[in-house]
Amino acid sequence: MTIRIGVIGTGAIGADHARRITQTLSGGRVVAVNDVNRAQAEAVVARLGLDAKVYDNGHELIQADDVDAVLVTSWGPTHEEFVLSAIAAGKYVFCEKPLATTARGCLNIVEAEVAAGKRLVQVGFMRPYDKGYQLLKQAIDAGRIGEPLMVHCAHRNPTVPDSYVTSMAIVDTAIHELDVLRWLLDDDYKTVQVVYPKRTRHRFEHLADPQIVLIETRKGVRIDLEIFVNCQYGYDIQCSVVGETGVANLPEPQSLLLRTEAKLATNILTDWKQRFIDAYDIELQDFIKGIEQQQLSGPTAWDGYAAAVAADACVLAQESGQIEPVVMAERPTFYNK
Ligand code: NAI
Ligand code: NAD
Ligand code: ISE
Repeated sequence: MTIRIGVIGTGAIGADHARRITQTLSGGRVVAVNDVNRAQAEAVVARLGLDAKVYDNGHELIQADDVDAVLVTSWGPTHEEFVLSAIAAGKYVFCEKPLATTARGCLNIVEAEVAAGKRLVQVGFMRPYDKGYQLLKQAIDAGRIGEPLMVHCAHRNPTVPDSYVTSMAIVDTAIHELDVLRWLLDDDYKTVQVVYPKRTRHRFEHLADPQIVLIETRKGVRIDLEIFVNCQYGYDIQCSVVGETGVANLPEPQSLLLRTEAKLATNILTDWKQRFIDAYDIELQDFIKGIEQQQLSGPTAWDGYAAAVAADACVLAQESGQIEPVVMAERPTFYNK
């Protein structure tokens, strides 16, 4: 059985996901695409040699009889309406992060999914599928470093476009850590604070960069997360968990260890598409497998909501300079493990 997939938003990640479904994964076929920029959708169809219809509107694509499942990879502010539309049509939907740009928007999706009575939504948080994060989690869960006490994280991009504004450091970038650290520590957040170090000269006037997010979890773990999106030198993701009896570090991506010209060197990646390429493959294969088995198992709409609540609090903290509480709704039993 081949799952017929429609892709809404054929930009950087939409095109990349369409490529992996077509060339790398099994069990899925892209049969429909849509983008507000129609020429871009047509270009992706041509470039990948897809046998896919180009739709003028994302909602029409969702309604199409020959579309079994939908990938929402358009701009973040459009996610909520497309996910709600897919749920209303009773179709499985994989939505890139953020699930919605506000916690309220995510809750609308949670409520619609619960009312539908069936898990239809998977959020594109790929880090729990990354081998390195899985090794970290295994070490923590096996008690190899004792109880986690502190986590030091860094999320560095070489650069970002000038459309990137200060709040995006949270809603677009830190959201990955806000998601994966809940999963890693099996915890939720209590408070957040954002502090601003000296600003780099390699940024736009309107952007505060770098930023440090300070988080306290409900279990009392303290997290410091550096967001630095114009670091120049590479795409660098760091995570170090300090426990009572040891420290567990996220492994570096595999790279040739080179001894030459009096130097010992490894490469640092520069592109997010490469850094988590295996995790993107595995998460989407898992989505396709979940549809085949009528049971999704990846990040849920509730996970999307939880990350968005923390993100909302961080954006408030960016503006207030204060420690802000993270207040979540009660989790519907529908999302119990
Ligand atoms: P992009 O700007 O390259 O692509 C977005 C595409 O959506 C554009 O082609 C745009 O024309 C289209 N679009 C916008 N509004 C639309 C609408 N109403 N209907 C149909 N198409 C519409 O952006 P990119 O980098 O591909 O990001 C897309 C989403 O994926 C974002 O939510 C972003 O946060 C997420 N993302 C996730 C990553 C991850 O690591 N999981 C990495 C990069 C992006
Ligand atoms: P499980 O799937 O029974 O439960 C995992 C719990 O973690 C669920 O409550 C789920 O809601 C939550 N969770 C899942 N993704 C999350 C996220 N992104 N952020 C926050 N919470 C999240 O337990 P398991 O079988 O031990 O799975 C552990 C994790 O492994 C899963 O959560 C998933 O992300 C990951 N996974 C990996 C693969 C793979 O092939 N590598 C496949 C499926 C799941
Ligand atoms: C981008 O949207 C992503 O999701 C990348 O993973 C992240 O590193 C980057 O900062 C975001 O802009």
